[in-house]
Amino acid sequence: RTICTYCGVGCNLEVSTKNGKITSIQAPYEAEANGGHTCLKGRFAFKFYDHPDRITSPLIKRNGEFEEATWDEAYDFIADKLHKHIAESGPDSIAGISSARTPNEENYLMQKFIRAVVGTNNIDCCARVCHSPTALGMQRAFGTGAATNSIEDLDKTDCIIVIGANPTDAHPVTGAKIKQKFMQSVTSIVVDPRKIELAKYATYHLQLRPGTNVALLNMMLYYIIDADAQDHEFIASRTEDFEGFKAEILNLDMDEHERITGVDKNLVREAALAYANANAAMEFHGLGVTEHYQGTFTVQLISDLAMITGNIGKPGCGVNPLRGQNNVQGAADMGAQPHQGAGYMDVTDPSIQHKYNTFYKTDKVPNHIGYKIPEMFNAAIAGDLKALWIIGEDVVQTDPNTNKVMKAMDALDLLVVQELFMTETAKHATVILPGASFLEKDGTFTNGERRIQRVNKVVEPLPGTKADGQIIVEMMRKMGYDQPDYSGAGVLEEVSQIVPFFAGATWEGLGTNGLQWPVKPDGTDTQLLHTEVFKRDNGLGLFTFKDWEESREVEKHGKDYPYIITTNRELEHYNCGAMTRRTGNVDILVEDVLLMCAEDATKNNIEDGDMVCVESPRGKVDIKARVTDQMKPGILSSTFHFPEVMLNIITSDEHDTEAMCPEYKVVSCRIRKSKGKHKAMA
Ligand SMILES: Nc1nc2c(c(=O)[nH]1)N[C@H]1C(S)=C(S)[C@@H](COP(=O)(O)OP(=O)(O)OC[C@H]3O[C@@H](n4cnc5c(=O)[nH]c(N)nc54)[C@H](O)[C@@H]3O)O[C@H]1N2
Ligand SMILES: Nc1nc2c(c(=O)[nH]1)N[C@H]1C(S)=C(S)[C@@H](COP(=O)(O)OP(=O)(O)OC[C@H]3O[C@@H](n4cnc5c(=O)[nH]c(N)nc54)[C@H](O)[C@@H]3O)O[C@H]1N2
Ligand code: SF4
Ligand SMILES: [Mo]
Repeated sequence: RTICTYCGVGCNLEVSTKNGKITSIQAPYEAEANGGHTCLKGRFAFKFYDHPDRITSPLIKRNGEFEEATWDEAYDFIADKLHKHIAESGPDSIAGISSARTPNEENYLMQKFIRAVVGTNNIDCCARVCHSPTALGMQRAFGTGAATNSIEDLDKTDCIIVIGANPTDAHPVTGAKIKQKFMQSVTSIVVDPRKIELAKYATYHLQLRPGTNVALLNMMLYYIIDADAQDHEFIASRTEDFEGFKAEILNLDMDEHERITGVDKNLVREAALAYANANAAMEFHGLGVTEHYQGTFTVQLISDLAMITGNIGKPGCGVNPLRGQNNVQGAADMGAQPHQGAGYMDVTDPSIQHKYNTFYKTDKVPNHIGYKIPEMFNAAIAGDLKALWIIGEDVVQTDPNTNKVMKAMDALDLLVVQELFMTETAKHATVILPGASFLEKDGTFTNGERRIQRVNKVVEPLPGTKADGQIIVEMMRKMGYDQPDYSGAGVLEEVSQIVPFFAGATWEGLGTNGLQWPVKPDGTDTQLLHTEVFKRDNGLGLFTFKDWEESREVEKHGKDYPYIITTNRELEHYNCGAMTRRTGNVDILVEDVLLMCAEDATKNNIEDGDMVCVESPRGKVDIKARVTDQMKPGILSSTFHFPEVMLNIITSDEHDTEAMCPEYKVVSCRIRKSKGKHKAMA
């Protein structure tokens, strides 16, 4: 029994093997996270694990060509370069990107290597480009940046609002449960510029223009206050700063907001009052909220909406981010971020710095914040960052503005890529280290509802590869730091001594269904957060007002590039596609397509199936048109699963003002019919 490596639902899997090979995967009926269900990725998309494309030897690039090397040669090569750069330019000339696809224990070791062995806080992970605004926004409002409730609460709610998330494709097992609820009695609200599958069943679909969430949420808050539908008792006893917030909201002009969002204000009022008047209302949100210029503020307004109606701290409600990667919650919990170490402790606080140094038996952990991922790229281009070690993240294909990312990769003196496959990023590496997949190692993943679950080794690592944790341990030793061999249970024990909310998490104690953090020292876990007080210092939830601002992208380029392209995901493929493109799923879905409405197609002389050139101020890509009623005029959408298209060539450097999450969801562009494939990478 193990845990799926794809999305944050964290489905339990039962893997059958014969002669050391995987034959099939089933879902255990009694699994609390998925009750016998999986989607087609968890059950069928495992054949990547022994695919002939797996990298099975360390590789060092010499004269532009990769050459096979022994592990010792690779480690020595890396260690020499790291020592040299530490001596010449200091530890801040080195950075690491840890993988949210890998277990907690491997993430913990990676951030420990960067902090305690190299001596810098330059460590980050894909949460930066994903839900970093969720973590920050919810920390500001409630004191804790994680989902407040559990998926089983779907049985206890009578209103569900889904904002900027498309769970029937991206979190299919949870998506199916939400869809069932939509088809039954709950009042349902979808806030999405696309007519996603759930929108077909929703009581209200608020089909806003991308980049206007703040305006739309302010409308909802306005109508709730205007109708005096707020929960006075909850506001008075559990929150602060409401009066100033209320005054700001009531100052807003609803007609102007109707124009900004493109959504009928009466429809917004009805939806807002349905949410406010429900006994228990549950919010779910995704990247349509976070990957924006005002991402963190949107999360704060979502939190405001829960507090103003008292929908927090009880069953069937709460603020529930649908976390993306299988272990992105865990990567952040383990400290794979530049401002907080393992357990979210503030690295700039000298007493915390002392605590980490004592625990790691070193004096190297610094107390200044390190680089976030976009800052790493800027520092590489500026010549300040010399070496970068990336584990399981294909930044060239998935970070915004591909040409800039490639420039950053090529500016480094040392790029270490630890991967299963020769990804677009790995092609730029100086050294490639062959890691092992989730099926070949132990550890724990933490799903979107804070559930820490055991990942059990099913087969031996493919010959020539090693568990990522063991690779990190061996590099630690090469650099002179004493660390025992990797085992999931062994590292978990170390983690439980430093991460407060893992205090009672033991390998045995996690059992088959895992535990939801915080896990108390006696082993009891927590389904529901904030029942009595919030985690902020004074125990109160914080109301914050924020006025809507136009996205910088549209402000700067909207005139010359009148269309907006946003991103979605498809069920069959997963992010950069390195894994799902090497399974049977590629026979079901073979390419990224450009979603557009019939009106825009006609206007541009484009027919379904034609190739379209989509051009932004950063570059252009060619994608096949798919004419659909999902989109409104002026708005386009596509996926980013195939390197043949490389959608991120056109996405921008604009990002959330607070957490630096890229603004993938609002890209100004123009379109024209194109003859064939464009040499996108030229
Ligand atoms: N099959 C599959 N599953 C996945 C993934 C995958 O690649 N494939 N990736 C995983 C990862 S890493 C993540 S983070 C999650 C992401 O899962 P989701 O958060 O669901 O991500 P997206 O589908 O990218 O975006 C969600 C929705 O936001 C909408 N949107 C765009 N702009 C706006 C806006 O301005 N406002 C609002 N309200 N909505 C907007 C889009 O139309 C889209 O329907 O999925 C995970 N699961
Ligand atoms: N345009 C656009 N771009 C986006 C987004 C968007 O909405 N729009 N969404 C963004 C989001 S939310 C995210 S999270 C990122 C995701 O972007 P990535 O993190 O780059 O995507 P993944 O496909 O999850 O890539 C993980 C890599 O890890 C490798 N891997 C998997 N398991 C292991 C392991 O155990 N060990 C090692 N060493 N490697 C492993 C896989 O082979 C794969 O190459 O993309 C972002 N990019
Ligand atoms: S829903 Fe998510 S966790 Fe479950 S099988 Fe599908 S991809 Fe895996
Ligand atoms: Mo993500």
